[in-house]
Amino acid sequence: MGPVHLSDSRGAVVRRLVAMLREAKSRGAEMVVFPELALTTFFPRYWMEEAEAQARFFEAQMPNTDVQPLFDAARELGVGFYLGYAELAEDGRPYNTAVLVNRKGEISGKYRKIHLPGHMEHKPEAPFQHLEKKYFDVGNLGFRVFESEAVKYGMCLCNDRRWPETYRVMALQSAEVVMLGYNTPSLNIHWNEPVHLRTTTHLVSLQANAYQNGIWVAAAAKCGSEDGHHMIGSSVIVAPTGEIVARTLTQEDEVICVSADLSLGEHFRQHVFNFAKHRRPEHYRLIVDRVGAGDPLP
Ligand code: ING
Repeated sequence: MGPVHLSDSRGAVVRRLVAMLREAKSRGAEMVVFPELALTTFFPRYWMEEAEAQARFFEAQMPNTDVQPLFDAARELGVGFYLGYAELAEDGRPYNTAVLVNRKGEISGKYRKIHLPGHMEHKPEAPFQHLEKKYFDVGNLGFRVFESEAVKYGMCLCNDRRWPETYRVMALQSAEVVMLGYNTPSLNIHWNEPVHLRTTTHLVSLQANAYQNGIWVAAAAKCGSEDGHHMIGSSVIVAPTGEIVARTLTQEDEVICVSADLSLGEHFRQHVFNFAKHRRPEHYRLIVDRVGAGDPLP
């Protein structure tokens, strides 16, 4: 997806999503991955009170009137989709959420973002904020795998894609495809990072983890300049070989599509990454027992 500006209505955004769903269907797609927080601009870049953010950018129901046309199109076309949005849960808690919708237009899976990047305090001197730790609670649904039309899908969101634990927990549940959306600012507000590294680190994270877990990875950006704030594109579909098999060229709404041979992942999971045969969890304890880096073991 190209940019979504503060002035863009949910209705206008949903019309764009429906157009892309139709385009994907025309190419034979069965499942479509939309970005993280796809219905609005990437609002964590702005400082505001939580109440204002929740009133302007969160969905209290899913589906709802604004989004219903996308669910209807999914059922009409027989195409499933992954959609990222800001969720106001029934208990009032705010989450950065993605849902898996099947080809009948029913929600068959939900994920709430676990790795929340950025900060909680206001950084007035920064060119923009990154307030996911302020606006969202840490996801409470874990990393789950959902079977939809005989395919095992894992879901995650944006920063999750940079952490190997994300994919391994889902691969240990036999995921075949991991779907994710992202909004990645080109500018790093924490240190003077060369801009090309934003794309490099994005791609290397996806390619390494696709290969090391024998899974397909489909990653969809919201990108381009939202009210002057630029975010990287490079949406990709990565094969279990770690190779990029499709990649967007523009920073506008653009559909990429691949006929993914799921047996390709099977070869890697049967041999080089046969978890049951080769993994040694008794030597991995630190990964679970420690949060931050500490002293070498005695
Ligand atoms: N965005 C960014 C991401 O993980 C970020 C934040 C960028 C963190 C680059 C670290 C390095 O792609 C979101 N929304 O997580």
